[in-house]
Amino acid sequence: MAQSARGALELSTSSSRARGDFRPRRERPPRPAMMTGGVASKVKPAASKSTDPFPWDVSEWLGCCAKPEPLPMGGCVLRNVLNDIEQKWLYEHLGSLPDPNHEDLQGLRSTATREGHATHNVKNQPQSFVTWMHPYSRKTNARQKPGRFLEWAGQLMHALAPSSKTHRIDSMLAQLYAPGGSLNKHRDEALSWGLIVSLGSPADFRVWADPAGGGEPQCTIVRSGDVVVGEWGQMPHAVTVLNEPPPAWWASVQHFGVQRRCSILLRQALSDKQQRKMAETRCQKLHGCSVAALSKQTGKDEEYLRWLLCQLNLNY
Ligand SMILES: O=C(O)CCC(=O)C(=O)O
Repeated sequence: MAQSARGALELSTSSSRARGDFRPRRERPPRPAMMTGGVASKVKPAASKSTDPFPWDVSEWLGCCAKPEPLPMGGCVLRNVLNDIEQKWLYEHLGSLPDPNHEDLQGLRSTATREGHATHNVKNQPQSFVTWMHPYSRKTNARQKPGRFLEWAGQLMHALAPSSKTHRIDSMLAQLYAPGGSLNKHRDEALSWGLIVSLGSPADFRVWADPAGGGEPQCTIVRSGDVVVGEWGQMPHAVTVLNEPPPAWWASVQHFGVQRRCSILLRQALSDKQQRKMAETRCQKLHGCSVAALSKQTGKDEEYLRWLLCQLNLNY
């Protein structure tokens, strides 16, 4: 998470129809381990079978996907983790979780037209869609915990990046981007390993091996159904959504008019204590006072101020 404006955007619904390309449905050959670089053997098979069109069984799935493409600091990109049916199912499933009256959804409805988007999302940044324990604010708009999805993401991340094993995924943030939507180079301060599922239009994704963000980035195009794993607290990264159509399924789901890409970030949230500490440190740095003092001065409640302070991108 980065920029401060994202959570504060006031945003709408319309279902304009996007035209897109179909990606062929992948067949998953039943032969495990050959193409995984040995990753599959390290993952426990899921206990139960499911009728969801989703590859819940991480070990079975890893046996038939391509080799991960390495990123700095032990991260990687894994292509085509989800096929079109699975992508659509996941998007719709997550989209059913928030209360439609939640301010995040109202915000998305207010930017459903080009004009609305230009007015309310001037910087063309991602907008919050579905949140389970936001990694900084610890806020949730989902009415149910996406428990199985969090578990799936944790298993996949641990298999792909063994250094992430000490990190437990307990937070999910699905955010939506319009074409050209972007996030400048940043690190997810105070956070660490995480897994990103990309849905919709392709995006130019850049990462820097230098934690200070120096040197040339490694550039990759992330497509619908791909997964990216990284140490996002250490590895500077930036993303820009390309002006290319999303997959055809996008036209049949609620995409709030102008939105074309959904990135689902799965990470470990700050603990309550860490969040308070971060907010206090930032408040002193930016305002020279405590959160309690700022609350008195501004009349805003402390929880809101902590949330705002923790969302600020002070990295670059
Ligand atoms: O959209 C993405 O894939 C990356 C998002 C990101 O870096 C962030 O929200 O901090």
